[in-house]
Amino acid sequence: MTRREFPKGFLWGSATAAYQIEGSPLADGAGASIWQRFSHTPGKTVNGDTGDIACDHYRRYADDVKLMRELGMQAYRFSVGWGRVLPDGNGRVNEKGLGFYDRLVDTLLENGIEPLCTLYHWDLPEALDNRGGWLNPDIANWFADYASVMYRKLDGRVKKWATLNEPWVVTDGGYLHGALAPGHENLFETPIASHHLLRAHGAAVKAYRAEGKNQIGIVVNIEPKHPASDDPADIAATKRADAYMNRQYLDPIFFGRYPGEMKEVFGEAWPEWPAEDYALIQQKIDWLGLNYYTRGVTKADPKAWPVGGRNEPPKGAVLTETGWELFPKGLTDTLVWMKERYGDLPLYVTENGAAMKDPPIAGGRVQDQHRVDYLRTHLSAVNDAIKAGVDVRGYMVWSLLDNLEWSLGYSKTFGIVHVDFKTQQRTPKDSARFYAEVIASNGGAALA
Ligand code: PNW
Repeated sequence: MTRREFPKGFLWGSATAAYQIEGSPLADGAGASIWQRFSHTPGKTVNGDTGDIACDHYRRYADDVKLMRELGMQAYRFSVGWGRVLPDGNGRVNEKGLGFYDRLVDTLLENGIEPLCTLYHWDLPEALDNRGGWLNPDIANWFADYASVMYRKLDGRVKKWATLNEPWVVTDGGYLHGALAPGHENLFETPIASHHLLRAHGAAVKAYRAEGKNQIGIVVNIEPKHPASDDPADIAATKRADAYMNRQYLDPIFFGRYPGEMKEVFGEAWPEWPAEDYALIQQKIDWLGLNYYTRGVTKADPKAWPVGGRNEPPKGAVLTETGWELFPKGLTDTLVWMKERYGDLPLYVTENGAAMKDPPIAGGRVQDQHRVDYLRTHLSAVNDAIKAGVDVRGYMVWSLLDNLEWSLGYSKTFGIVHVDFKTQQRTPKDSARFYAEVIASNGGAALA
């Protein structure tokens, strides 16, 4: 093994999410999602951008799979639009919507690319939101029913499933700060939504044990939290920030209880739940997905909702276009921490990437050297974790394509492939060429 080579069978791929790339959100009988409503509400997204067209992937998926193959990709993490399959969120199945994912998976397999399927990447059917969405306890059953439709259709062809993408972002963005759909700002609702997300996850895993044969897990975003100084107030705020973002979801799944700090974080808004909920949440899972972007440096600030601390990158920190500090070592540390805290189960980096200002296309190239450097340093960090004994099985770069960055619209781009949103022309950036070399050498030559 050369210095940076990865274990045999390490899975190299890329990731996307339905609403961010598909376009045609209402085609073929699909039901609207909360992102359809949110992005069409004036003032909610930068430039009023919506997912109406996005990367037009719903119609161009076959070309996009071909492009993945040309880049040597071995895996592709995508998400399913719940409302395409169940326009009312529950009940009636829309065969045409289901057919899209059926064809996508077949096309991936024909091209030798392993599909990883995420069931929920934020596009809740509007019909369910109208019934309370993640605040309605019935959603655990709605989600398990929807998940079962997908298992019956795709299990076997899809061997790796994820229930939820980043439940923390769903609640912090959607129910507390209002920056993401459904756009609520309510301290009391936030832990309720979190709890029903966890119950829904548990119910979907339980349904999988009845219907599926392969592997199911969950995808979380984690940031190592460091105090801004050794002031005890900063250290205490850092502990709360760590519990809130990093342990709030995984502790209940692995230990059947929330972190002790949660009561401190939410005060009188923190509810009590019956024991049977924890039994449902604590289903055994087969793998864990980590979305890693940055670290957090916490400065105590009583006004900063809800942990009493705000993020304050140190002087001299290099930030990406979304204001996230470059901190590759945090990826090693996080993978090691996950193994130490939650046990030795297979881990996948299910997202990692950066929004950066790209130079314009020139001579058919986008020279995004900064993103090449980002990938090189972060892949080396993954390699360090593997050398430290962590069972990391794969890496999915975020993202294959420039796409709708949620409320930031098309103003911030994470793609290793440039998309011209007028012509829908795809141009692999230098980072895509670099990543193709990494894959071809299994990390070795390109990273050494
Ligand atoms: C992830 N944070 O979102 C999502 O899974 C993607 O859909 C998104 O495009 C990508 O990262 C880039 O933003 C995150 O504040 C949003 O810690 C916010 C955070 C982390 C991830």
